[in-house]
Amino acid sequence: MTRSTESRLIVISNRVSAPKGSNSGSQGGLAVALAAALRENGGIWFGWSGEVTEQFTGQINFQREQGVTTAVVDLEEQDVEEYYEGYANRTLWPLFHYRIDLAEYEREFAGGYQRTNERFADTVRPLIEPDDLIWIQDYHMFPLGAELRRRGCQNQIGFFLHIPWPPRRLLGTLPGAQALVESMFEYDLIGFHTEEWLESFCDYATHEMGAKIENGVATLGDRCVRLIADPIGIDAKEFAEASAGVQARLAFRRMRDSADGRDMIVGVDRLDYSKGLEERFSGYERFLIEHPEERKEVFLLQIAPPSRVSVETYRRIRNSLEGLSGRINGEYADVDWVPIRYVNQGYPRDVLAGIYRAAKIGLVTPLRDGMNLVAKEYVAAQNPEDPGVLILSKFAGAAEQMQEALLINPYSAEEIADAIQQALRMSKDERIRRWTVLMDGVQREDVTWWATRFLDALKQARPVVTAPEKA
Ligand code: ADQ
Repeated sequence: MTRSTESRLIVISNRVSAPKGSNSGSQGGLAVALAAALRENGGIWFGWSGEVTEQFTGQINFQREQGVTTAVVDLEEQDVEEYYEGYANRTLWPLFHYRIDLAEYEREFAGGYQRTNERFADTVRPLIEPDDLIWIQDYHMFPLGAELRRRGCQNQIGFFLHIPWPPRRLLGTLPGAQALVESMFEYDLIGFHTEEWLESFCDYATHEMGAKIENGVATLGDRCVRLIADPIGIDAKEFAEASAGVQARLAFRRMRDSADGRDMIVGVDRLDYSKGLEERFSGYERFLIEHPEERKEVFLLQIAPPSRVSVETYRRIRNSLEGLSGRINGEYADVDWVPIRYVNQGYPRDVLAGIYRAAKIGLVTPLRDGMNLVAKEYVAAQNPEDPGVLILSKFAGAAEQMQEALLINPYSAEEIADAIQQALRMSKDERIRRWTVLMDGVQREDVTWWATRFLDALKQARPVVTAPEKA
């Protein structure tokens, strides 16, 4: 990472992951990369503590651990309901994953989202020094840059979106969409995972708002913002180390023993409707119907820890998956074989690595996903001499980089079934050939590469504003 002598880094995200040792086995790649960037540049990681307080005071709780300073604030119950559970997870998340059927448009949510972002701005503003670089993460905080500007902040401010950007016509259904996009022109740099999400942003900005796009810079009136596609990766080195560790080897052995010679297909996802879990189960059932000779030769291990349990749509998807897996198991299981092992818990990363390695197929079928890191983790965990096959939704951001996977349309049970059969039949030579290319990409474009590209772009001079044409 380019070392800067004067600029500190202020990372702002909804939740803050206090840094642990690099081999803690439970920390995600994103947290590792952001902590590394903070160690490199010095600075602060600011966000919500995850705690609720009766009355918002803006009191900051600082902590310093392993060279990283974190600063967190408590929110009021109403903030959590309207900003986090409401606007972020019941309005923006479904809409940005193309699920306007699930998106809830409520004035209270929008108001609470704005209020909470203002509270974040009030709280973090006094911590910011003139030369600090500010890097805001994700859809919880779209208006934060504009709120900081309103408070006189002239620093370079970058924003990275971890989820897809929806097509123009879908975004148009959101009350206040234009104001939201307009506020994004207060950033100096906006990063997306893929060219596709970036193009969708440009499509909306040009057609709905009259913005001009030139050389990667979007201009609206006298404001302009640089746009980049910067795909996030995993901490491939840490993951490889985790895969070689004792816990991973124990998990690998445990899975192989319990598989009893059968091929394992693995799915690992937060329990979320965007991950295409129902479609995955249906595709797998189609495979069992079309290939009765393969029954008892394979099984699907689906690991899906519940998330956002206070949101009704998440409770519904959980019920639906329990019903679906129960029905499929009831219909096809025998006394000595169950087609789906459905597990609702999380595992430490090193245990996950061992499970990935034991699986002949990694089945990753989101209906929409900003990137999808499970696809990359599955590849990183494989045995180079006998790697498994990645089946990947073409609607995951990861598909742009991972063309050597078997790319499928997750809405098609037939395509999922055919890909499972193709993967099971694939020669070792072809598996090695495809995996080598995939692994090369996962190692080269890792999470440090992602963070470095973003910060280097942010450090560059602000885009020069060309005078707006007078009408
Ligand atoms: P998520 O939607 O959470 O992230 P993803 O990228 O797949 O999706 O990351 C999930 C992480 O959680 C992975 O590191 C995975 O190992 C871990 N995980 C999942 N199930 C687990 C389990 N049972 N036990 C332990 N760990 C588990 C959002 C976007 C993505 C984008 C990331 C990063 O939705 O599209 O890739 O941010 O930008």
